[in-house]
Amino acid sequence: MSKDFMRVRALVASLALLSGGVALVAGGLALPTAPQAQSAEVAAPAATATEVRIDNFTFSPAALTVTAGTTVTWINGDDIPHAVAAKDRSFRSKTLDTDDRFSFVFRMPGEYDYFCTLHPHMVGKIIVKAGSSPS
Ligand SMILES: [Cu+2]
Repeated sequence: MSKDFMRVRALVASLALLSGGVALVAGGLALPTAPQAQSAEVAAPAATATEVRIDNFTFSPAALTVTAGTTVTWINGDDIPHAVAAKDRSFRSKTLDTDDRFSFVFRMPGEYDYFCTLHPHMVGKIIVKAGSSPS
């Protein structure tokens, strides 16, 4: 009788310890795994984000290869406005003034030709490869 009581007490104690540990782990993971922003503009892109600079009416790099799920950020380094838009309309920025940024998350593999809506001769391409492993 009292042996069973001790076993129950031990079980309750270990359960309390376990749930405390799980809560701690969940709390620790909550911050870094916050969902990525879906909005068009991201004020502070993550360090892993890939950038395309716009300088002298040119996208640099003109062709960029990324894996699916990558955030690509365009930055206008010119003194005049530019805007980026996909030929297939999968993304489109507002007009970007000097130092303005536009970010888009490429989730689907494929080739995305894009151009500047203000200067259609400015063209570039994003090539999205399937990710090797989900993280
Ligand atoms: Cu332009």
